Amino acid sequence: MGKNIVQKIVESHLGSGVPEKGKEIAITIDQTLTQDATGTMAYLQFEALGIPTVKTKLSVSYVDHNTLQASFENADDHLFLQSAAAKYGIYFSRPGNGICHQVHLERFGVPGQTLLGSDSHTPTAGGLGMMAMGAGGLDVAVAMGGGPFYLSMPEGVKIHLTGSLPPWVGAKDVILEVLRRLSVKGGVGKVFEYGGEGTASLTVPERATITNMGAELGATTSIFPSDDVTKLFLEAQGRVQDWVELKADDEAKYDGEISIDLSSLEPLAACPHSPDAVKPIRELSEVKANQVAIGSCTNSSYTDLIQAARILKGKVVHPEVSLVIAPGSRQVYQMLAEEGALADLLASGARILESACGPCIGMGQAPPSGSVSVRTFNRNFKGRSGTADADIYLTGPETAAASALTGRITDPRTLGEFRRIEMPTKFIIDDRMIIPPSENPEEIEIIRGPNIQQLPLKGPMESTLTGEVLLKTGDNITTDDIMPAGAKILPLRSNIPAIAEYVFNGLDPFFSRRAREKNGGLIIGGENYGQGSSREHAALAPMYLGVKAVISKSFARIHHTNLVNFGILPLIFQDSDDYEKIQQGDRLIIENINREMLHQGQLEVRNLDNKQIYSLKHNLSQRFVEIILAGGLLNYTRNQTKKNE
Ligand code: MIC
Ligand code: SF4
Repeated sequence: MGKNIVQKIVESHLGSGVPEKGKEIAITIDQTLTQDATGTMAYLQFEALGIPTVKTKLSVSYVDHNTLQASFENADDHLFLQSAAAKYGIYFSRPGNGICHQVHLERFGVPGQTLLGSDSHTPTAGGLGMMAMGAGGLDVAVAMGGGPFYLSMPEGVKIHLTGSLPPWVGAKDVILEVLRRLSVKGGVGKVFEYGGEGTASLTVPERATITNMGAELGATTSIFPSDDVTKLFLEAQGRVQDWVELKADDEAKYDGEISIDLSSLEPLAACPHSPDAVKPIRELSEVKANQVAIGSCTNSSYTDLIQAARILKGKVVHPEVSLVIAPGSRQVYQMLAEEGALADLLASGARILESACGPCIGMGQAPPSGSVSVRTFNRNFKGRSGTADADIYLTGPETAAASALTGRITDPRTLGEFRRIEMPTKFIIDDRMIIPPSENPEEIEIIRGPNIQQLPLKGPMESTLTGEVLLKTGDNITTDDIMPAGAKILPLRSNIPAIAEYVFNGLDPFFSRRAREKNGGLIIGGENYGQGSSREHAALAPMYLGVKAVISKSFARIHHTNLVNFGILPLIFQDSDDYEKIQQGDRLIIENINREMLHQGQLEVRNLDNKQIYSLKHNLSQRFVEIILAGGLLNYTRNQTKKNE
């Protein structure tokens, strides 16, 4: 029988399980990546596993999120990460070298291999034909230690591309079209495999924009074939030896198929406050733009920024617009400088930032109150920009640059003649900001400034879970809602007691205090609870506050695993109407929790206030049940190691 790309990669990496839709499988991980905001926890957890050196083919530690350094915290983290990388056999990409996903695509990604990253946009490397997935830091730590990654075998959906993009329409519009059709939960449990004759017209950086934002569909990952286009990219990166051909067999089977005629697309935007609130740009011409931001792991490649520079060249930004630009990597930055495009951007009035995540995660450049910001990023959740009442529109760089000139959301097709930017045949290659691991690891001392705090741990699962409903949320709650980021909170990522003060801060500033006063409790969620990022702090900090279970209509993949990894029981309403019957403040009790009951998968929760009983289920594999019983993955892994000794 013919195989698709994902089936081929899974088959060649299968550790255990049967790769049938929905069944749990374990796959070996070739490469890992971490970024600083999740990396400090990942390395503390790696240390706790007690393994002297990573066992992957390649592991890279990037610093790209926490680079504002308003106080000592970020710099403490950087030193910790650099010393941990040197000691444990990990490459260290220094602050300023670029955003993890862009740099990984340029310098490290290998078609046909597996990549696990402690960041939800790790699927960016799917643009190169890697099976690349986001996960919590603890899963990445285990993978660094040589453990497999467990996932439920996703459904394979083919996205069949035909035609080629019209002038002024870009890769961002392709993924926005997919989001428009499928919504932010349309990809849960799925992997999107791109194919069809239209794929040949897209360069690797364009493909990477598409696979990057597949994260917003809730997908396990997205992937393109590795073909001649991939080979050209790797050649231009001086890494042609990493190329292998990878394509689906002619008779490959998929669980679903979607067709997109690239020639029929037009410039699109995701409107506030969700990446799937997609509209054509032509319908938004009345919207005044106060800020334009170009950058992020979605749209800050060389071609994206050259396109923006060409649009802005010889002109000046609108007097009421602040334009900020963050190139995705030092390679991109240097090329812009050498080709004069940086001078054009500066002359146009752009405010050029360092090569990092920056405004995408609210690290500076918060827009004014009640304003509109047009961004080439991937997420526009309310408040993520740092300004609670700002409206964020997500677009491609063409629309962003055009809007910076006019002060309104502007259809780039009004700009006149279009010249496609060709991908260079040779990129500037200079890896001196990537430090290889030490050859004498025993001599390396790990540097722990005051921002690096101990990892809190939980004991085994109690047999009765009881407590108040501390919060009842709506649908599509994001990890930004649960554990906000931004310039004030992000620097506390290595200090759980400190960051726990801010759990649900944007939705309910009293949450943390209430959770402490009530000695923990439960949370009620709607559909797709925990969508968005991979930050395990969205489980770790609630666990620290005593949250014992989350009962919701459904969960997003990475967050669901993070809850299990930190011993919080994720439960699902059998009948979603029961959601309506529970109120914040109700006292709930789940009794007699034991191995048999969890393995059966049926539980009941009693509402002590209105005396109702609700049936619950879970979709935990046998292994997940054991992890929950142990009180989390770290305890479980230690118990397993002891057993094997
Ligand atoms: C994000 O885009 O939300 C982040 C910040 O990159 C997160 C990781 C984190 O919270 O550190 C992600 O996407 O996983
Ligand atoms: Fe960084 Fe934004 Fe990409 Fe997250 S989405 S990795 S914050 S650039």
